[in-house]
Amino acid sequence: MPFECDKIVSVIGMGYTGIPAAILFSENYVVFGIQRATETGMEKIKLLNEGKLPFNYNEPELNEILQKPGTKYKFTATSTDASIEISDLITINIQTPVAKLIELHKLVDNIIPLMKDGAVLSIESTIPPGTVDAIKARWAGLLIVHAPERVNPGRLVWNIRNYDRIIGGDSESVEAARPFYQSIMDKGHIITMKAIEAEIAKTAENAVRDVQIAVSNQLALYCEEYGANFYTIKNAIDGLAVPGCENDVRRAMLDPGAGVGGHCLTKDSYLLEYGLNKHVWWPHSIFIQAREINKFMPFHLINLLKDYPDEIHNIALIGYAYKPDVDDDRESPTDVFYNRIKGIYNTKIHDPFCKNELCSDNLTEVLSGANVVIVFTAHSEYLTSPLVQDPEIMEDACCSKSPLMVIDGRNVIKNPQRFVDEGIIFRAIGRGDLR
Ligand code: SAJ
Repeated sequence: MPFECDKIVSVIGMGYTGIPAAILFSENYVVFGIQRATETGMEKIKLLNEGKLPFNYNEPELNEILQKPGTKYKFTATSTDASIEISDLITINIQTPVAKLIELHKLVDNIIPLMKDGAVLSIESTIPPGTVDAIKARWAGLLIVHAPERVNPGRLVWNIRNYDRIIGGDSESVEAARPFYQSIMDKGHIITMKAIEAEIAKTAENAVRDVQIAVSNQLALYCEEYGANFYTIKNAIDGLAVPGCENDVRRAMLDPGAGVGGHCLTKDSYLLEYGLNKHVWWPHSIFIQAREINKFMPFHLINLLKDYPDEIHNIALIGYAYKPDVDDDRESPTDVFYNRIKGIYNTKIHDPFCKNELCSDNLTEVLSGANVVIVFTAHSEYLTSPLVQDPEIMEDACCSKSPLMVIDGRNVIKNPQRFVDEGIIFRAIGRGDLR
């Protein structure tokens, strides 16, 4: 793809989706990354313009591309929308929980009058079905697509380059947006469809994943009651795949755990239903029921505290990010748990990536004095740390006078039987066999 220095792109929203999109577009176009002028927003703008990423974890390739020497047209982060009127592509990459959809509509209604003829607006944020058609009904002749992002912290660049990309809209809008997306893709293909279908495809992808996780969580709760090991059952079901098709995802069960966090799975089932006419009626939605099961999981861990035979003094929560090896704590299950128990128990939280006033990165110090230890996130560090994996070393670090209880919320502890043999009260999601 030749360098198209005459084309200009504005990316609105410098978060986990907007930053990689802007940086990848800047390999081919002049790019402006627009971020609101809040205190954290201004800090992000400053860092990005210094060639630094505002993440506390390693995001492969992104830094290298941002700092690539010799790139003539680097991208500029800014708090003004002055670039909108000269841009050929404007992407929207803001957070879109149901409660903030009104802000999305206000934003598009503010920027559309500024757009030049022939410019295309691309909503990458996840939106309820019907959003693009509602915007087009207000703005006749607008070129607009929904090109949902499918990024995942920890592999932002890889996902954009190699996953297929849906572009939904009328054919003129899709063709206007296509070359921009083609320029940042490698192995992935562009799949075109109507805007409404793109909106459903994006929300349904995560809603279905949420249901799959809920199935595993529900089964894990059954296993705990039946005295069975969830993972023996999962392996047996996964093993039903046809020989030669062992990786058949239709047979693969997802993992149960301490809860489903992040910005995507926690909201997309609601977005999927949001656009429906309110007069439609079906039995209770499987998507919303799945949400309820997944939302229950941190509270299940609170219920497990009742198995502690004595008075609980100090609890150590291990892992605060919503998923392994990133600093993203949006909708963190640890935070849900913490907010329910704070003020009742003394609580310390460890996370190697999250930098905030709640978290420490000193595991020994967080364990010190704990009589209950709960693993919430499967960070790589915990898979090898003797402080997590070795019952004697953990007991020494906790140095508690009362009995020790360990709850593994992510199947992180490789040899739980050693903890049981050591006389530690051990509980784990889906491990009724260990009680
Ligand atoms: N989780 C489980 N069990 C599992 C998998 C995940 O409990 O088997 C939990 C995780 O612990 C986490 C939450 O679910 O708290 C979400 O994890 P995720 O792996 O689905 O990651 P997200 O939310 O960062 O990203 C998803 C991605 N979907 C997939 O990886 C299939 C990503 O592709 C989407 O682009 C992204 O949502 C999005 O932007 O919508």
